[in-house]
Formats: sequence, structure tokens, C-alpha cells
Amino acid sequence: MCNKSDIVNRLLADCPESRQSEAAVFAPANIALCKYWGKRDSELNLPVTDSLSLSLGSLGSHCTMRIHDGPADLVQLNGTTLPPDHPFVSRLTRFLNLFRQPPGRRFHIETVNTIPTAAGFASSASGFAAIVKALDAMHGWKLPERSLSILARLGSGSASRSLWQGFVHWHAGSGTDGMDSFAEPLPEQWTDLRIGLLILNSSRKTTGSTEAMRRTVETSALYDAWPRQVATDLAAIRQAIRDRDFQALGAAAEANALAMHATMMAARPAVLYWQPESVEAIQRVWSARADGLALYFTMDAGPNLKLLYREADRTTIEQQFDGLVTANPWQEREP
Ligand code: 2P0
Repeated sequence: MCNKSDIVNRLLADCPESRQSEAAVFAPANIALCKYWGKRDSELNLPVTDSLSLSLGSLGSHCTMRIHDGPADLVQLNGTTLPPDHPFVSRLTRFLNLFRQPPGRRFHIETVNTIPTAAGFASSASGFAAIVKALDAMHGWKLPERSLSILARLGSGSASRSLWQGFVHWHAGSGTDGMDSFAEPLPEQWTDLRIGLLILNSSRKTTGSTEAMRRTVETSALYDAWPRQVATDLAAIRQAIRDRDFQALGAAAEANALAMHATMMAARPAVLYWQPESVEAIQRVWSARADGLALYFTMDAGPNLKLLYREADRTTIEQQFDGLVTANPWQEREP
């Protein structure tokens, strides 16, 4: 059995080091069109299935990293210094423990998230991807992208997909050491595709996704069907991207999200992230589509919706869905 340190030591063996005093990087957030839901190894964050995501362009995590002289890491999030017992600091410190060379080295991390955090949108994916990019840049390791993806995955599964803009495919792999479980970008660019964050409810989620996945894998009678569903949906989404077929892409992504939520609702105890506002918004998407608008949704481990549409329909859709924040997956700079 491998642990995280074994993987880090293996990937960093023979790396050159030419340390900079500071590194500043950005990693975009990502939303899965075909979801990651369930691990085959929870220590190494190895997924049961492949997944495929779309980046959020300029919405993500800016991270500045420096060597810190104090007794503990110094972590600042969105301009505020976090207390050492803050859950984000504990999680980050544990991750950084894998990279302290010489032992005892401390880091000063400044992270600014441009994704609306108040709305409970996950920032762990872009957060951990940015930390890994910053570690690489500050130490001068110049690791290949595949290694960066594996390291980000050790922080949070979906972080493996947050190193690039556009469509990204995370290969589940089959090895027990996870060296074949990494993400890579797809070559296709679909420049008029848009993804919008629909903020419906900003209350904190009750069950974290790590625990929700574990419970689903262990207790949901519907989980057996999930890997087959992912294989079908991933192939449909991959083909829709090749064909630039928006209806096929949206339909497969929406159905995949609903199937994921069905598997977790069948867990015991059930995992239900939906709130009344979520169901009401789903009905509004379906009603807009029945009226001829090319609009689809996806949902993650929370009550909010992400909408998929094309630039030509953006103004109409922004008018119908109050507060919608549109992201352009291929545009890293703020418009
Ligand atoms: C995804 N989600 O594919 C899925 C869909 C949420 C719903 O990846 O335990 O924060 O750190 O590997 O990546 C959220 O889970 O979980 C997630 P860990 P992660 O985006």
C-alpha cells in the first residue's frame, strides 16, 4: 500500500531545485460535466470512474507563496489571516507537510478566490491546484503536467482537473499507486460555450463531499449502475465536443448530474443537497427549454445550479436568471 508521502517522494526524486523567494500563480475552478463520485482509494483520492470537466476561466484561485520564518504556516484567504485551528488551515498544513524540505520549513500562503465563496461554491479544486503550481514554481522543480495533476489530486480529487482552461479529462487509472490517475486537457476549444453560476442558497452544506461519496459507495443500492452510466455519458459528452453539438453536450451533462444525485439519495442515510430553490430552478430551466431556449444545468455537492448555454443566448438567460454569474472557460483574464 502506498501513502501520499511515497507518491510525493517518487515524483520529486531527481528534481532540480532552484528556489525563488516567491511564486504567484492562478488556477481556474472547474465544474464536471461528467462527475467524479466515489473513490476506490481514499488515501490517494483514486476515483472509481473517469470524469470530464469544464474550467471557469477567470474564476478560480490566485496563490502567492513564500518561505515563512515563523513557527507555523501563515495562511491568508481573501485578505484575512486565518486562525491555526481553521479547517482550511488544518487541511492545507497537512498537505504542505508532504513538501517540507528541509523538514520544518514553513510557508506563507496568500490565496484570493475569485469564485463567489459566499455562495458555497467549491474552491478546494482551484485552491489545491494553485498550491501545487506555486510549490513547483517556487522550488523550480519544473515538473511535467501529469505529475502536477497527480500531486493536486492528493490534495483534493477534483483539483487534478484544475490545472488547465477548457475541457479536461481525468483518467481514473487502475494501478494501486495512482501513477496512472491524472488529468489532461482536451484539444478542442469551444469558444462560444458558457457556464453560469446560479447562486440560490448560500447556507453551509451539511455533509462534505468526501463523506457523502464514501456513504454512497458503501450503502447506495444504485451505485452498482454508476460506473456504467459514467462510461455512457462520458462517451456521449466526448462525441458532442468533437461534433460541437450543444444539445447533445447539455443533455448528457444534465442527465449525468441527475444520475449522480439519484445514487446519493439512495444512500443510507440519504444524502440530499437540493433545497426548494434548487427544484424550482430546475423546473425553470426545463420550462425555458420547452420554450425553445438552448439551456441545460448541472449540479454538484450543494444546492446551487450551474447553467450551460452559448454566448448568443447569454443576455436572454442572464435576464431570466437573476444574479447569474457567467464564466467564459477560455478567457483567463477578467473581462
Ligand atoms: C466533481 N465533486 O466531479 C464532483 C461532483 C462534487 C460533485 O469532486 O474528497 O472536493 O477532495 O476528492 O474533489 C467534490 O469532491 O472531493 C467533487 P475529495 P472533492 O467535481
